[in-house]
Amino acid sequence: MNFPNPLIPGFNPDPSIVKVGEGYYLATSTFDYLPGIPIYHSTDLVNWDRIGHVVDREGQLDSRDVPTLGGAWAPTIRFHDGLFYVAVTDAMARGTLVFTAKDPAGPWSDGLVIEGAIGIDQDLAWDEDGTAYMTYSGLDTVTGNIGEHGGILQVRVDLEAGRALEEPRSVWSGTGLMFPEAPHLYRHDGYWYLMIAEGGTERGHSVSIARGTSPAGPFEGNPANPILSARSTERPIQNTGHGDLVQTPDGGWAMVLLGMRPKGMTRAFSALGRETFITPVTWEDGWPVVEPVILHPRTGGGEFEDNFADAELDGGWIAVRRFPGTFASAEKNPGRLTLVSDGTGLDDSRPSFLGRRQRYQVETISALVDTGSPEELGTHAGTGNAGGLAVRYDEAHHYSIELKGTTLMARARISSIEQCWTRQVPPGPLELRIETRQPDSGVGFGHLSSDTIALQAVVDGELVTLAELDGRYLSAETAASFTGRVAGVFASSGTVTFDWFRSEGREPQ
Ligand code: 6LW
Repeated sequence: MNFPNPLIPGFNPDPSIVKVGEGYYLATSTFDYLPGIPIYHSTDLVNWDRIGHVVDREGQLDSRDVPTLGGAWAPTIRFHDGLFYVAVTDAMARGTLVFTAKDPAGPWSDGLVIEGAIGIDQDLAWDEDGTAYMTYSGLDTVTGNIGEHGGILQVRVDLEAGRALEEPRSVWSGTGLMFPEAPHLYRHDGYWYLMIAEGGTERGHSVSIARGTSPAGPFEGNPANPILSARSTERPIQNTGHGDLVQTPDGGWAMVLLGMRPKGMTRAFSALGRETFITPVTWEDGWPVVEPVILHPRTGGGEFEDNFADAELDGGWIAVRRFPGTFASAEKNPGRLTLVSDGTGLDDSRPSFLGRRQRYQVETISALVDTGSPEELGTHAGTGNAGGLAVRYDEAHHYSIELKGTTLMARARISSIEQCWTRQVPPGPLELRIETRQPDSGVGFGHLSSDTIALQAVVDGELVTLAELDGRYLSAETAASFTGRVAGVFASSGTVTFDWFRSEGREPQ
């Protein structure tokens, strides 16, 4: 089959997939963003719709105070006996969880804590007798002590009582590369296959596989391991790993996996973070043979427009450590979005920021922001309301453009370094824009960058650029991030409204 790649663009790492009847269901990691763990659905493995989220209400994860990098790590989605299962780590929070649902669109259960299976990347598989096996990576995210990586571990689990039925057993842990993780266990043609990732999620990322006759092992490694890696190659899609196998509609096989698209002369910076890709698989002599991942972007790009005319917010909006509904509301007639800031801004851990995954390498977002009527505005700071557009990796890495009264301010925050640019504008609503384009050699060391980000506003009918910034500081590599670029609207003070929001993207030629 000829697949588009990225398959699901933007921040969508650690994909796991299950085929039930004619339907495909795919889940990805969301870390500290809520709603968490989107479920994407497809019938052809090519076109995908987001049909819901596993985590759509308080209490399912303990996200409020998770550190950056914490939260929903690496879900595994499976189907057994009429029920969908998602096993996931709520890292640095609730720990190992299993969610269930009759309908993958939701609602999902509250999440059962599984005692005695401490680690990450929990997989679920059942043998012929219905015994459940949880196979996982022995990385303790509670202590964060990655020096004590326990390799790939396995326990039989009681999924009703929420506990391991035995002490963790060590199973096959790969070829000796760093961080054996992302295990998935499959039964195929008389063997049990244990597929894992190793080499770490950076450029050394790889997929290796072993097989045995029992789900508990012992497992014998494939002499051809690793069966997938882009390490030390010039391939445009790097970091390929963390795969899950699935049968294609035509009876063949494919692997979904995460990858990155590093850019710049030294191919060092990936603006969008870890995305979901797919590649064909064939079976030879009882082992899967995986094709290198080919870049094949969808043609035509994509547009999104929200006039906020529906009281229910579009499911593509995400927020940090809080649900969008805690600070954002849409109202009909005329459709508009209201954001309320509790005094926290983009530098804080729970900003009033409502964002969407950046999906294209060339993308412009725009919105009409209103911080108060002209009559309300005093001569200086006006109403005190402030808000605008932002693009972020985390609370220490973001660029923004914001209106407060008649002051327009562009701001860049990169770790402990901050810079602002301001100018005065006439009172009233203002159209703001953030334009992401391919690296511009005129901006800093553009040829080394992932992209250029321009912070702009339409003032008196003219597009004004307050700052043009080097995009590499908002990349997965610079932020040492597991997430990706998320761009959207925010309020940093008081109450701010937005009449509309648009994004328009395409892949560079
Ligand atoms: C995930 C691990 C990994 O748990 O990164 O790339 C971790 N793989 O398997 C966070 O996504």
